[in-house]
Amino acid sequence: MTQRTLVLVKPDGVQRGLTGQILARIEAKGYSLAELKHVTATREVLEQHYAEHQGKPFFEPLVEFMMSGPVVAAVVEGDRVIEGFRSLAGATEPTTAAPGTIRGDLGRDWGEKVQKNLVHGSDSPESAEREIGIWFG
Ligand code: DAT
Ligand code: MG
Repeated sequence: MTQRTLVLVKPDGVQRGLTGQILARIEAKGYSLAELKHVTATREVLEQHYAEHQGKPFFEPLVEFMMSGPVVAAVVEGDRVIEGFRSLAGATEPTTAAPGTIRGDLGRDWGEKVQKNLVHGSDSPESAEREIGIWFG
């Protein structure tokens, strides 16, 4: 069965006009966009989505950042897409993310308490199904 993952173009990506480039990289790799929507997240959705990070010093800055503007949420499909999209996205810190990745090519550090790194991608099949449920019901 084809795998699914939850991808978010975060508010920095949408605000900087990079949504098209980011989605184009996903499609160019060969994955399909099964669902797509433009939405401003609520605190409730973000507290569920980032539950694993509650209590960390960057949690509140992360939630505030993710509510600061609209995001583009997508369900992306393809064999091994969870691993494949994490590889396309690159490492969490855009300063050291490898060139060729979304974060490495398009992101940088802005000296803030939260890393603004353009995209989210689920990290396991369990996270993917949980996150798709949160964002797409
Ligand atoms: P990823 O998005 O690469 O899966 P994560 O799940 O560990 O990373 O963290 C969620 C987001 O929180 C991440 O995309 C950016 C931010 N973040 C993570 N660690 C951070 C840190 N040490 N300082 C600031 N922001 C951080
Ligand atoms: Mg994560």
